[in-house]
Amino acid sequence: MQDAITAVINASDVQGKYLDNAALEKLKAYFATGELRVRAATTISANAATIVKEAVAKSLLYSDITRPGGNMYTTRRYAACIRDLDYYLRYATYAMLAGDPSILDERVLNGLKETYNSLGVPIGATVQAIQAMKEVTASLVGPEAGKEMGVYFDYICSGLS
Ligand SMILES: CCC1=C(C)/C(=C/C2=NC(=C\c3[nH]c(/C=C4\NC(=O)[C@H](C)[C@H]4CC)c(C)c3CCC(=O)O)/C(CCC(=O)O)=C2C)NC1=O
Repeated sequence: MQDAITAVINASDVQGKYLDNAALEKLKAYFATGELRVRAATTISANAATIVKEAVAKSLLYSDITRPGGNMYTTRRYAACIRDLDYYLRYATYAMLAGDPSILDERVLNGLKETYNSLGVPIGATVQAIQAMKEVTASLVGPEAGKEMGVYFDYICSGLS
């Protein structure tokens, strides 16, 4: 896993150089948003179950997916879906704190699309639910942190698509 700091340092190190102005500006921007990131992570972790529940209500409930024959039908599969959404929320929060999406590639997206396809988990509906989480999260943490979280929710969606 990388973060905004190691990403900048590694890029300088491969060239054998001290951080140049552009690299320092990147670090400055990251440090300047530190407080915002920690505050957003605190709010998200205190409200995680609500965020997932509201996102499901907005995107999946009362659709064919929750009816007999749908992929969320049966308590076991419904619970698996809720659990997956909680994974996406938690890992997007980690990535937002780190300011870098690499943790998503390594721990979430690796092999996920293949797993979903082999189990018949609908990717379009999953993307809709993640987009709903993005909206619910933004309404809770405010526009600035919401936009930053959106980067990582979108990253998961493009990795799945
Ligand atoms: C931390 C990284 C990580 C991820 C991301 C992960 C995902 C993941 N989701 C799974 C299943 C599943 N995922 C869903 C999800 C859904 N079905 C729908 O219709 C909805 C659209 C959607 C929720 C938004 C469902 C229903 C299953 C169970 C499918 C089945 O067994 O038939 C499975 C198969 C094994 C299992 O059931 O536990 C994995 C590996 N596991 C991990 O360790």
